[in-house]
Amino acid sequence: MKDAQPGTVYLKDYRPSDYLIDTTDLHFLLEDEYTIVTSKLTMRRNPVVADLDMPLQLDGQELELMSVAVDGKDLNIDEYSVDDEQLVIHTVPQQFVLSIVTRIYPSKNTALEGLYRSRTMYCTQCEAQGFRRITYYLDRPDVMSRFTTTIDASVDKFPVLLSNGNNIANGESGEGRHWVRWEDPFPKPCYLFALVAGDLARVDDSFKTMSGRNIGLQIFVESKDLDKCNHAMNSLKRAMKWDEEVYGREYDLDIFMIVAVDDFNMGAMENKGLNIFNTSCVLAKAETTTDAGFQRVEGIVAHEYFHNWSGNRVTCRDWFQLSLKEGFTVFRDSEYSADIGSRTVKRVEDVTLLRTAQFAEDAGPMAHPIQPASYMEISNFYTLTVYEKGGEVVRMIRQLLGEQGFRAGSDLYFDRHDGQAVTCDDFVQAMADASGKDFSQFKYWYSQSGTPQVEVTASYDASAKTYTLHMVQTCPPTPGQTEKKPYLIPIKVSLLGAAGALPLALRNTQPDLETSDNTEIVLQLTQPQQDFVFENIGERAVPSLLRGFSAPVKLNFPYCRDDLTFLIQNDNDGFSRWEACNKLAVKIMLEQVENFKVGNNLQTDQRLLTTYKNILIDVSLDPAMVALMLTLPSEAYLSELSEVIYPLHIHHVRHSIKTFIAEQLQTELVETYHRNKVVGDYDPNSEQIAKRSLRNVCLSYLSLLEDPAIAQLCTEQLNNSDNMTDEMAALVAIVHSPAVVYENLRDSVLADFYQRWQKESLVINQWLQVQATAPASDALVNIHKLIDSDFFEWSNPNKIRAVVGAFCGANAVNFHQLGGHGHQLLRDVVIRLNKKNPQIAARILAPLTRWRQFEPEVSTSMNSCLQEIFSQQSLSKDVFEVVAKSLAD
Ligand code: B3K
Ligand code: ZN
Repeated sequence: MKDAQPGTVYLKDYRPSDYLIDTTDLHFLLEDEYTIVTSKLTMRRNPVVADLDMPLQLDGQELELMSVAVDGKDLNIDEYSVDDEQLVIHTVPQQFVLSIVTRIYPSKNTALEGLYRSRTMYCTQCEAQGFRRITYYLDRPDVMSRFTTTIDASVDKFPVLLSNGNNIANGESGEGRHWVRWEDPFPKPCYLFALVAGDLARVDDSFKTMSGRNIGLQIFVESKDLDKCNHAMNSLKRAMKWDEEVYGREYDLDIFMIVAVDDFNMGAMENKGLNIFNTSCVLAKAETTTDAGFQRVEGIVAHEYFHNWSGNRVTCRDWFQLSLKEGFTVFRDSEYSADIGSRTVKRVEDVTLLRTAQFAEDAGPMAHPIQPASYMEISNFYTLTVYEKGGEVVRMIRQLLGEQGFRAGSDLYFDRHDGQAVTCDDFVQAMADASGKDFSQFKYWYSQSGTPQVEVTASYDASAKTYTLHMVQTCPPTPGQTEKKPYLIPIKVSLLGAAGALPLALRNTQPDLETSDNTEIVLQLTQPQQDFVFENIGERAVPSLLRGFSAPVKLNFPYCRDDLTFLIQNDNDGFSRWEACNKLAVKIMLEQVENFKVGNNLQTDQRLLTTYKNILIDVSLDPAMVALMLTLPSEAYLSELSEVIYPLHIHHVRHSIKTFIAEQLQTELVETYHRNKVVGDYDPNSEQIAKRSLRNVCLSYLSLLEDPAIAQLCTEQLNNSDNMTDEMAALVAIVHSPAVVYENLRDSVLADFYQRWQKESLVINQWLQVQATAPASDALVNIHKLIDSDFFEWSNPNKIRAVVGAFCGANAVNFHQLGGHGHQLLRDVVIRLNKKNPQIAARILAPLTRWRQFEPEVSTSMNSCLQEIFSQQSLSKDVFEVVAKSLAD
């Protein structure tokens, strides 16, 4: 905690470390009240650094230094100095052994960084800078060392003792204690260090690698959760196989372990050979976990596994390079999910997240490039920009190189940099070297922030048979970046004529255009303004632009509503068909928000209704696509598209349109609901998921009606489902419906649900979230009740996210209610968590940061809450950075 204003760290100031650590030998003595950490480091000067006689500066935080010795000799008090952040040893030889003993207090560690206690177990989280809370160290990713770890603890309380690598020895240490030694043969930065101690049950399996090695796979959980590990284990095996097939990458250690932990700041962590997971991202079974939960487990297990190459074998030189491993790994996991499930659905989901949340981040006060140039607190940069936009940037590289070219580039990258800590430049260079392409302009995607905007217009010359697309690219100013250089933007295009996609012949074709067939082309927009002229076009076509969302930009084309209807019916790209439907709905909804502001009557454009009706009655369509197309754009997305956000109007308009559709299409919705019943046992495969999602989209419309028969349908689904997806959808339908027929049901179904699931903490989190996102006007009162109840734990980030995160992030109508009570709730939570768990405090604060975009009354109240947080004594670096940047002019 700092009273002074935290300093800023700059990428331009990067210097290699003065010292290196060849081996790290750690010994942990776990006691009830404290832990003694003894570290023995073999160190030497870094030969690439010229400066002589630099003092040795080691990072440390909240450590009690017990002793420090160089080459076996204890240092005198005048030979070193120690403060809240560093241990400085004034003089050291060229090579030496440094021995340090520290005492730490894991049970008091509520920040959940470093070594901490989660319920009955000990676990660690070291990325980005948690290792310095364990012992004094060179806590930076370019210092890579071979680790040996010995853990000594009570046999009864901690029968399982784990760390990275291979278990090389164990024994009794007397008085009911035992010890276990682990050795990791791969040099690694300390952020990948992990330790776990607890009374854990284990599920075992194995995987045979492509070279025939047998890998032991182990998942450790509390014994009550043993029945929820199958899906994660199967996902792990699928991911291991996929990485061999798609990237040629094999696992390297003999054992791969996953541990499930209840109290965890984020989803999971890729520690070498010992991944630690939030229980919510690893446990799954049909009765307790929704389809989305199953998919989350699959995606995150794969993501963390993929890090073994993209992150661990090749790691980051410094934290400005975070997207090197995160963007690449997001791209890898999203392709994995697309391959094993529905590609179009996955793309729509990814793009929806990017466009609602990442675009908002890129337009707000925390906007930063995927390779930031500076930070105060690196934990604040584990963002949608670094992850999701970073993933889109890698996707564009693949788009530009084609599948084979990209594989050649990734092979070169992994082989060239195996065992190194490198930069985003090194990644792009490997892609450039493998393909011979010039990526210099492309690199602005790494250094510039903000979402590029592309305005497209078209003209058709019937006599010359030419069709011209005129494109203009701009990028709005973002903090610290007023002027932007033009990007290289790959824009995938087709032209749709009456009989289908037209063959495309581009005048002055760029030589490196990648085309999959002659009706689809990837245009490379490189200039501020550029014309693309297609020849031999015999009819006035409708353009299908940015197909598959080929670049993370906002693209506008003056489509009329009939053009969009035409695309919905005729576009041969699934994503683009959904996109056209989404655009039509957005147009209609935003128009109504404007109407609503001036008090005009709401009337829904018939074309949306007709489109939805046609989709519902066309039984040949993929139910997954129908579900996606019928899902109205979210309030968050409509907000992102608004110049000034009127949250209450947006909510009202969306609700009215949804209700109107339900009234008009009730017969079709009921029919589709029944038609899509899944027969047979639950399986989270894409076919079943598609049916369940369509059925539940129908239910969410129908539940808006004042119809006792529908209320009955909801109750039956709630009580008779064999899976949590359907059960939860019915619960949401009942609890969120404003219809009077549900009035007497709400409290009783919530109470019954609680009775049924009270022992399952992850299900209770979902139950809390349903209440936190309820649009009814008493939601805020309920939130206060929930926070004060026994269900809630301030020490558990999942509970905070389920209640406060969900309320502030997904219940705009109540969070932004007039009078500012929603904002004040968040203010109080942030102040309360600031010291206890700074990372969660800074993260949960995000909904307040975009105060400038809101209508005046809402904006003023958000601003004053930020000011009040800012006026607190002793703000953590995490909270300080977010609030200071949000309030900056
Ligand atoms: N690398 C971790 C995230 C660490 C977050 C530290 N505050 C999980 C992941 O992205 O795979
Ligand atoms: Zn990651």
